[in-house]
Amino acid sequence: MLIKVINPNTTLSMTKMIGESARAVVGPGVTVEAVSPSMGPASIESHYDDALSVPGVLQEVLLGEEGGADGYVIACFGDPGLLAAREVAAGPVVGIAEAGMKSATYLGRTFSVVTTLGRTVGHTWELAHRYGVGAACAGVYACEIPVLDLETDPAARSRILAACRDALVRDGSDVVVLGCAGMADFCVDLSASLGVPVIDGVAAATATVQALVTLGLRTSKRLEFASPAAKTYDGMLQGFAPPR
Ligand code: 5HY
Repeated sequence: MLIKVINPNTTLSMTKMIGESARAVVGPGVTVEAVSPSMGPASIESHYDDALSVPGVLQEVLLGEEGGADGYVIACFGDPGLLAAREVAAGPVVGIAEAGMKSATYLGRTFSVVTTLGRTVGHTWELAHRYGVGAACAGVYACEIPVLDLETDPAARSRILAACRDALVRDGSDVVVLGCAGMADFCVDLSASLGVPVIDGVAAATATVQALVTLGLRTSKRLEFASPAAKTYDGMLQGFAPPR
């Protein structure tokens, strides 16, 4: 089984860490290929970043289809390009926000999300409701650490821990979902410190793809996620034209 884990931003050190988090949860016979697109933003912290990360994500899915990928993880908490990726992928495509938040509902009545910047809180709420887990989401909080500072700020872990602790108290929630792929390597330590399940969306999404592929399940091509209709694409996107 080959699971392609796509970090939609172009920061390779983050991609390496994401790959390690994904490989930690797969079983024998499962290969994880962790990649960043060749084009796009260094980090995704706004709708503009999100939008401009999607062509690179889709390019990696199209390459994965040629390369025999059995399923995909979109390893950014905004799940950029998720639905479009499902149209061009044969196998399952799972985003870390969807997997993280849905996994939390198996473990407690309510969960809290701790993410990076306050400007992404609204989008996280929107995703929770889109995925049908809005009622279980008790709160979304930002630790105000820019994505790429997660790797370099020595105070990052302690600030995230404090934000998680505050969220649990404020919300009375049972589970914490980490709202950034860049927080993946804090997950186990945070859970031990807090005494509650802390979910890394990278691990949750990778395990979900592995389970779906193991069950022999693929993305339905009956209606909404059928391949895009063949048409002309002009300008810089010429290479993205669906095959006729
Ligand atoms: C992520 N951005 O997981 C998101 C987190 C965020 O570059 N990888 C990014 O802040 O939305």
